[in-house]
Amino acid sequence: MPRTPARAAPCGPNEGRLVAMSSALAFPATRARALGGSALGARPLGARSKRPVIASSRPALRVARAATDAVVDKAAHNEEQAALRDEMVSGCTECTMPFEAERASALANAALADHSRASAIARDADESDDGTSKMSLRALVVGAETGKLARALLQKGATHVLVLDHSRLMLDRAAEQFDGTSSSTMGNDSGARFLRADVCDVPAYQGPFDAVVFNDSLATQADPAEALRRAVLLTRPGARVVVSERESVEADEAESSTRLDVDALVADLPLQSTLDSPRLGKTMRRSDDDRGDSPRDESSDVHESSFVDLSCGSVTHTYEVPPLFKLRDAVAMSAPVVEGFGRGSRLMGVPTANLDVDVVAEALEGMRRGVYFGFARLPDDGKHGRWCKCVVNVGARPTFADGEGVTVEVHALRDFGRDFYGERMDVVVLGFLRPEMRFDGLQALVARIMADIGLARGALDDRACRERVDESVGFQASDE
Ligand code: ADP
Ligand code: RBF
Ligand code: MG
Repeated sequence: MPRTPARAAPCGPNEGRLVAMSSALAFPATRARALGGSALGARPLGARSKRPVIASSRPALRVARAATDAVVDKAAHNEEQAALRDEMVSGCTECTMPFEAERASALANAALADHSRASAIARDADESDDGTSKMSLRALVVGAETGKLARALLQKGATHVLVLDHSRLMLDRAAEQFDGTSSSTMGNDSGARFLRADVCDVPAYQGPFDAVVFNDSLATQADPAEALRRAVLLTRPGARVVVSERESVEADEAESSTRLDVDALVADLPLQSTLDSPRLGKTMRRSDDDRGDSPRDESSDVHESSFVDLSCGSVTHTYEVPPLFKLRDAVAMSAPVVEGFGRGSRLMGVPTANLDVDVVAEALEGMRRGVYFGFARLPDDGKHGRWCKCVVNVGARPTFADGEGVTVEVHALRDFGRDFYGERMDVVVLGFLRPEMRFDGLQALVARIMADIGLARGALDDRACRERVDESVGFQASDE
């Protein structure tokens, strides 16, 4: 049962005021109202239960049905959270939350400091004639609080900050940190935006994010594990994910022991701690050179203990989404192409050559379920014997209710112009893109697969990646 934020009751009358900050980048508080609403309302259940109908001679793909009760519960939970937070804010003229400014600054540092993208943006700004950077750094803040965190993020290099909360009043309060001189809520203008929405409902086009901060909000999510997973899926490789939960100063042992086990929640996500060791008050980032002894799939390299900083009344964990191309050793597979569950993936526009899992069992041992990229070829086909880029899904297809067990599906980024069932396919897997997840329908899955393909193309075009492939696997990839 997620705890409620009763401890926060942050505001009391007449003890100083939130200072409205002048910023040409911000939106008026009323914009939070204008933007909010749709994502939180109770969903029409009928929309959930519609299934795509796919013609097939074999059993049609069936989209797994979400548990209707869970949907209702989540909406009710979110409304309850909204009401609690609205109540917290209403009538308050000032914030008495301890260490509010220090905490905002520390969290913004954890999310951005030492961030390779932040450094690149600073360099870019330095080099440009007018000192303004052409690059963007997008941050997602889950939990508006007073808006100080959004402001600190903008001050420390973020160009776009999207602030989410269930409470309209909380969003309005946060927006007061900005004077609202900007009239634009549209387009790609930099600045802070405020959205009344659940993190699981944030559309992909709002990202990808370079930093996500759960601002004392993870424990109060309807499903913290799912919220984290969805947030991670909105990130860009190399992004920072910061989870900070307030701890009251007088927290007793019992309270501390019921603390959310964030390390356990991220265990199945492609995140790694930014730390070598859990040192109080200090974040450290391992350099690439230090990573030589890491396990084969570094994306699963989550450290037991992550950064715990109680200095600002919070427990803060900082993780990094690994940059692409992180498999320490390429994984080579060679197996006959077998029949899959039907023509589903081809009808989705993404035919997948299913490899015989018995043949690749050994290679699969060290691989987690998820989406990978690499190169593939049909060695016995004179025309298509050269390596071409591919994406690979190793998983159980949780979006569909059409079969069990792990399959290895390879979508080659090449037009073969024919089927090749029964032929041998060689695959070299080089990097991990993301964990497998259940999507609400075909459309959402296909949209994400298209994004996967884009990321894979980018990574595989990278010269360092290609050179490494040539060295370690001993082949020359074609330019396809
Ligand atoms: P199945 O469910 O039987 O795997 P799919 O709809 O996934 O059927 O189609 C996969 C088949 O399509 C592969 O086995 C292969 O013969 C063919 N195919 C054609 N082009 C490609 C491609 N670019 N990538 C993968 N498979 C392809
Ligand atoms: N299926 C899922 O249920 N969840 C996923 O996250 C998922 N990701 C995929 C990513 C790629 C690049 C590919 C090629 C397939 C993915 N699939 C996923 C598998 C998909 O469901 C499968 O191809 C069809 O069900 C046909 O077997
Ligand atoms: Mg297939």
